[in-house]
Amino acid sequence: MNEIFEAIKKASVEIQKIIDVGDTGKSENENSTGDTQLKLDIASDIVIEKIFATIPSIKAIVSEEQEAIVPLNEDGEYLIAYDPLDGSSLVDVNLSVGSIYGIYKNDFTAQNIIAAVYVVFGPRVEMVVAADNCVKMYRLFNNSFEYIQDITLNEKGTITATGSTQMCWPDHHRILVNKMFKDGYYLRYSGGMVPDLHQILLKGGGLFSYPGTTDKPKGKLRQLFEVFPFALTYEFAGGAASDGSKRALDVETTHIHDTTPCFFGSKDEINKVLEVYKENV
Ligand code: P6P
Repeated sequence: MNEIFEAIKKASVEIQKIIDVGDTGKSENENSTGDTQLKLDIASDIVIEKIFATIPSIKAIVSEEQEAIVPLNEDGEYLIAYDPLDGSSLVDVNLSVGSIYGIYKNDFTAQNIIAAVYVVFGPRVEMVVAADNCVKMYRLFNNSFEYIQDITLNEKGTITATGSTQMCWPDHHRILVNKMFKDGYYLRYSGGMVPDLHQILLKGGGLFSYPGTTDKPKGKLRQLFEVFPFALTYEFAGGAASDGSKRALDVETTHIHDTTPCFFGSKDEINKVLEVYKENV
C-alpha cells in the first residue's frame, strides 16, 4: 500500500498548487450528488486520477466527481474511493479544505475498507494515514511529508461540530446538541468535514454530527469517500463512529454515491448519541 500513500503525497503537492493559483469559479457541470462542480474540484480530480493510473496495485477508483467506477488495472489489488477536494467552496473564503481517500479490497463496502487517508490544505498541509490499527500524521515541508505524531482520542472530549441547520434537525438531534452545550462543549464548525474532523482528532476528542435531516433524511455525507474513511480513522484513533443506531462501518452500501447520517467522536460522545437517539427516536 506504500505506493498508494506516495501517490497521494504526490497528488497533494499538485493540488496545493492548484488551490494557490486555481480558478475557484463554478464549472458548467454537477456531480452525481447534484453539487455544482467547481473548477478546483475537477482539476484536483484530474490530478489524482492521472497519478493513480500509474499505480499497478490499483484495480479501480470511485471519485465523488465522477458518476461511475473507473477501472484501472485488471490485476490490481486495491480499490480507492476518494473526494478530491471536499468543501472546495471554502477556498473562496480562505478556509481549510481537504481530500479524503478510502482504500478497499475486493469491493466498495464498509466491511472491505482496510485503510484511509485524508489531507488538510490549511495554513499547513498535513496528511493523516489510518492503517494497521493506528493513525499517523505527516506535515509537508519543502515538498516532502515528514512524520509528526501518532493521533489518539481521549475517552471524552470538549468539542462539538454540528452539521446542517437547526431548522432541519429532527427533535431528538436537537435534544442531543442542547444537552452537549449544557455540558459545556465548545462549538467548532467550519463547514469543511476534513478540517472539522481533524480538529477534533488533534484536540483530543468530542463529537462531529451530521444527522438525517428533514431535507436530507439519509444524511448529506457520502459513504464510500467521506463517512467510511473517517469512521475507520476514528476507530483506529480509539474513538467510534455511528449512523445514529449502529456502527458506521456496519452500514450497507447499495450505490457508490450513497449517503448516510454520521457521527464521529470519542467513545463517550458516541455512546451519548446512541443513548439519546434510542430514548427519543
Ligand atoms: P452543511 C462540504 O460541502 C461538505 O460536504 C462537508 O465537507 C461538510 O462537513 C458538509 O458538507 C457541510 O454541510 O450542510 O453543514 O453546510
